[in-house]
Amino acid sequence: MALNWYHKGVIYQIYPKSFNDSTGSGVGDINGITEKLDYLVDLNIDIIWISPIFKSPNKDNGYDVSDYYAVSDEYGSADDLENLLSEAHKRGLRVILDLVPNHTSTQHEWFKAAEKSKTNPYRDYYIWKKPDADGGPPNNWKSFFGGPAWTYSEQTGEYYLHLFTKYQPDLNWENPAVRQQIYDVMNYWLDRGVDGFRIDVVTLLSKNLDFDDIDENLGFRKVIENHYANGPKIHTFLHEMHEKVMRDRDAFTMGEGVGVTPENAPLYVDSNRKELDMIYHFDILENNIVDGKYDNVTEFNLVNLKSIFRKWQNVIENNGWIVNAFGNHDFARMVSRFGNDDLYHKESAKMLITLLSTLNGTLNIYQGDEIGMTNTRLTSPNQIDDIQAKNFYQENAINKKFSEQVALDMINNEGRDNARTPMQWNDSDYAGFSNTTSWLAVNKNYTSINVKDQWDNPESILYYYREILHLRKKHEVFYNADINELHHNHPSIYVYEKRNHEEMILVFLNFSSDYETVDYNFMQEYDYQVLINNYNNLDRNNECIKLNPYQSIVMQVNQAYNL
Ligand code: TEU
Repeated sequence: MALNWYHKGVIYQIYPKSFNDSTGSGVGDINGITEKLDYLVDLNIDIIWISPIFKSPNKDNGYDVSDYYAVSDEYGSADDLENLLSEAHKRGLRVILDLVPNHTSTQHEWFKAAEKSKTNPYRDYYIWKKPDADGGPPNNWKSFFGGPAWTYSEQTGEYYLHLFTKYQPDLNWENPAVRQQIYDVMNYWLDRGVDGFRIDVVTLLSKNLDFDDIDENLGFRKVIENHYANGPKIHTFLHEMHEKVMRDRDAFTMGEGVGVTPENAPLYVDSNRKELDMIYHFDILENNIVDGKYDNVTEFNLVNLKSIFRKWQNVIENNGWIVNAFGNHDFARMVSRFGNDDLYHKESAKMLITLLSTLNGTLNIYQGDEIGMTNTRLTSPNQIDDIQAKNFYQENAINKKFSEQVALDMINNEGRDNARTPMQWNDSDYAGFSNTTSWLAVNKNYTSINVKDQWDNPESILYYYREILHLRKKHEVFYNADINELHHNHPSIYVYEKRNHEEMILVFLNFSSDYETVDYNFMQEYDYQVLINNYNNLDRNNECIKLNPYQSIVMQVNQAYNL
């Protein structure tokens, strides 16, 4: 497949509320992002994805939009956004916005009108059903964030569907007027210079219209995969979106692939089908989450992770494109989940970005991961901000499935607030994020983990990110090449060779806190040079290589050796 700028580029996700506060409100904003563009250029980022900045009552931090055409006051103005776009473009950066087309806020004018009467022209913008025989919800569907997926509306005596919170009613994509509204929104922002969209839960747009009950014993992951996502008309809708919006534009769509599998992903992203440009899949992020957040979280398992990457490779081989990420605003911090945020903080953070940077697909970095930001620790339920975690805590406090302390521990380990604490720019008060108390408490470790400290320090995580992203830009083999993986079943070592028509690299990663020895007799055969190494030493002989805890090494094999 011919690669475009958006396949090659590195995407950096900004959670605007927590990135940089330029006004002293305690909340990040658009001008705050503009102030940091040079930082992002120096980091070797190509594309910025900004989580929602549209008008919203913020029940789910912007993922509940009340006006798709208006920038939220707390983030600034339309002029600020225009300025951000032009400053970004001047620097060669592209900007994509987060589009939330599956649901609106209950405060959106469409919903306010729809709620009033059954005959209102906007009624059919949403999904309404009569109560069942005993007055309860029309079926047993559960919301992603706990509780039923239906809420009763007094005004007309019917229930509306909401796969997320009750403040986020699902739009009815069967209605052509709804689809056109969303296409109009997309065209509006693209005409203003936006370079594309990350599309929120795009896989949920087409609903299974039978609305049958779902087997209570089916785990939530399967519920999503089989019932909520991948509905009967999803590909018709996405192709239509492509034709009506994206077709002739130098812009791209990245679909949030909730419920997408390596088997059905090509239907979304095979470039011949003209639907989405790439899919952001969840198998990495959920690799140890057996069945929905908080339930059955297992130990991290490298053999499983490797098999996930092998399976997704299939999508790329079938004319599609994927996005790889270890973290976003919905998950705990990557170094805390997959690395060791204590003894081997630096080493493991560097090793993880080495893996991500050398995987085929687009690399997606979440703000703060480049300095190794870690999970935070709440000591009381009053400190919870995220609505998903609040609902979880509430439900479990009621039914006592877990003790309050266990519920809080689970939230500390897995909760979304971990990723949402303000960006740690320096060690001054409020971490340089703001000059006042921020909307969500700054992680206490900001005095030791921050951008300023790491910027000029060649040993730092940030320095390493800059280096490896620079290498990735120079070597296409990092993100688009054949892979030959060795030692598939090794529980702590990940080793692979990658080659394309002009280059070959070798990648060695140690996922453990132990020294590990890998058999590899390449030293006799190959002439190589080390491109990057997160330690200063390379311990090897002709047969094997001995890796330090969390060591990562990328080597380039000299071309003379006949690829
Ligand atoms: O997330 C969709 C989604 O599936 C998440 O709910 C995810 O499964 C969960 O957070 C993992 O615990 C998107 C947005 O990224 C999220 O922030 C929104 O809350 C959600 O959609 C609703 O718009």
